[in-house]
Amino acid sequence: MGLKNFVVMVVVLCGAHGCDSGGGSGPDVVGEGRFTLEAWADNWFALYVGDREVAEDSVSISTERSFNAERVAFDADYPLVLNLIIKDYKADDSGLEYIGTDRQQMGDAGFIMQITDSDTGEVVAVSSSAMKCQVIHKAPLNKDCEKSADPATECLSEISDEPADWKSADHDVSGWESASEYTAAQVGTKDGYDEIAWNAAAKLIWTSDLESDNTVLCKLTVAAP
Ligand SMILES: [Ca+2]
Ligand SMILES: [Ca+2]
Repeated sequence: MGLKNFVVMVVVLCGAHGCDSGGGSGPDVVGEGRFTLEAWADNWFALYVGDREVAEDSVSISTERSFNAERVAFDADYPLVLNLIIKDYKADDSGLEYIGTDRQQMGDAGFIMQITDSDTGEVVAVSSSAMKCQVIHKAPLNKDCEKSADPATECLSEISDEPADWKSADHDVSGWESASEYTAAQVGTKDGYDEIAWNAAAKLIWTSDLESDNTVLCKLTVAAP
């Protein structure tokens, strides 16, 4: 075996079993800091602390089957004002994917996260129904359009901008819906989800509609322990 093939083999073995000294499985930690986010999204997420983005899904939402777990370390101060943008993939504003193929469908969503404080080793924030969420891209409104030959006309959508200052600590979320919790079977968890040891309190969440709610904003504030 040539040196090049040997190097390739070692990389493959490490990828499958984890060569890092941490001994854990799953993705390597990106960045450094007191807090470590672990997250899995169908299909994409970004996490902000206040206005500052601290983590973003490393796989583009336009990648087919963009399912992957992420571990990202970051520094922040309590109270943690956590702001999430989470997105289900859609080919266009009809809300459908694989348009024009025999797989044309609405596509469904799901998201789970937990944040560990390395000062205590405790999980201090999780996704759950304690999160408040608001939909800013909803399509299709007419789910009967799923197999339509003209989804752009028939599906209908409700699309809005992010509310001004929604990331601020005192943004009024009294009108937002509480996140809905789902089972792994309901979400159809896949690639990467099983690589993380999820805390029992960390739940798969979305809004009340896994299919038509495509872009969702969620907020959670975590007080100092
Ligand atoms: Ca999806
Ligand atoms: Ca969808």
